[in-house]
Amino acid sequence: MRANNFQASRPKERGFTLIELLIASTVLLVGLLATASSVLTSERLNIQSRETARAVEAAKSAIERMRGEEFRTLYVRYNDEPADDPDGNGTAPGATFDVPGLAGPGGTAAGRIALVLDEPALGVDLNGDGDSDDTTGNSILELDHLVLPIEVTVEWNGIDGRRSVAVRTRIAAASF
Ligand SMILES: [Ca+2]
Ligand SMILES: [Ca+2]
Ligand SMILES: [Ca+2]
Repeated sequence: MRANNFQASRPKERGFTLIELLIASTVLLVGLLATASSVLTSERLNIQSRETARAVEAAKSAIERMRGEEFRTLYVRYNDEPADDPDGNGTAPGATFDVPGLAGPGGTAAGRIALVLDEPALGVDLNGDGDSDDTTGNSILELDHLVLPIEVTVEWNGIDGRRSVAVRTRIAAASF
């Protein structure tokens, strides 16, 4: 009986066939490729999230810088019109700013500041005259606003193409 059992079990102890080896090595290769590609993917995601964090950080510090400045001159200093800069044509920071490490589209500055003096669009009374019908077109909102709505956008050529983040906030005159 013992000898018979030994004989019967012999075929199971043979080595791998060529087909089995091929299948095993294909499975191994596919597994290695999947690992390599997921390492690459996670590295791209890491870079992407670092870019995004840098963009958000830059937008926030632009807003913090503006909060630290004289409210009455914010509009003329950060609009995209150099001619009205208080210390002379082109002396103010203006509506764009560089973000270290992030290249803007077409080599431009990645950071952009938009000052949104538009009461009907926002549904907000920005100059305290009791209604929300003023825009830069039908009032002197540029001069008499008490709240300045700001939209800071950072747009850059990222590792996976064009990306952007936007931060919106309002800065109010100290007495408002
Ligand atoms: Ca200006
Ligand atoms: Ca108003
Ligand atoms: Ca009005």
